[in-house]
Amino acid sequence: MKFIHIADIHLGAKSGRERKKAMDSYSWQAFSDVIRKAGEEQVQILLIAGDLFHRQPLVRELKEVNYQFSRIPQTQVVLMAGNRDYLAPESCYRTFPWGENVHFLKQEHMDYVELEGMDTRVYGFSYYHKEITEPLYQNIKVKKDGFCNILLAHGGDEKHVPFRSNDFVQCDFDYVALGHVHKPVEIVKNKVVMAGALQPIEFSDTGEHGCFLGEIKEHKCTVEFIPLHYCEYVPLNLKVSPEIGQSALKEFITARLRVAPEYQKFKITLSGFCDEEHPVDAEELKKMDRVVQVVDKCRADYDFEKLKLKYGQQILGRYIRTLEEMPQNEVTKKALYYGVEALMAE
Ligand SMILES: [Mn+2]
Repeated sequence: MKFIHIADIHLGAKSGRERKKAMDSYSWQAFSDVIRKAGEEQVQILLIAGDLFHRQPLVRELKEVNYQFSRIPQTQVVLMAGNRDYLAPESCYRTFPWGENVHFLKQEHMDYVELEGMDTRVYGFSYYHKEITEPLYQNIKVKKDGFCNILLAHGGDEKHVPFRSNDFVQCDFDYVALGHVHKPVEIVKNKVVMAGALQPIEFSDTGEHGCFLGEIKEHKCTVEFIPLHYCEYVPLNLKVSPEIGQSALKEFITARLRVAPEYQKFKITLSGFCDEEHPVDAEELKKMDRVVQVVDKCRADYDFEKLKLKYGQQILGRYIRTLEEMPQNEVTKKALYYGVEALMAE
């Protein structure tokens, strides 16, 4: 039996900012791509482990999602509400008429859906609140009758159904399809898998994102991670020195971007020392195409002789002289820089 496991698609995560809007469109594209793959690979089950939406879904959005599911009538879709798209009293999830191949685990307590002709049950429940602090995934009783049993679950931190990977090592499930943490990871190889966000949602969601394609044969499961390349955030750490000017820095970044695939976007962190009079213009770097974030941790490279002449009798000049008279090591060197920086700021 073949399946695809996804989680944390976070559809509708856009805010007013252009970049967020672009991110939402990546998520819709990746979602539609998963549907296409499910059809091509003829998977029998599509597992969606919560947070399909970033917030309460609109009826219009559910219609679009349901239309996507209707493209794969041979695949049974099983989904649950996560902490983001929890079943609020006014949630459209409660009354939405899903297609025949869609099974929503709508109960607040552990339940299961039996998939016809497949000898398979998918266990799970939905969030009715933004937080669930009870460890509800512990000691789940599974019917033992030769059926294939899958758990669909969302959470893992202290406010979202806390669990430890150990809770699942001894469990009777053939596969545990997890969601909530955005980084994909096989907690127990081929058995307990955190799908990760389908595409990155925050800039901190670095690395590859995608879906897991799995197969269960005679209660033995194997999974394979399939990356989806619509967007990937890549950290880029650049060490600056006073000799490197703004244009050289920009040229370097441009060259680095040119050799990277188009879907990669960069989070730049600048460190080292920059010219005191011509510091790096981080704002300008931020405007570059495919640069999503610039964190400037550069320190100014001070000309202490010049500063002593200029601020000789003032506290700054006295501070520099005092530190220069002390035994020179890494600590005094750092103290000199940090102190001058603090005093210059005043
Ligand atoms: Mn979540």
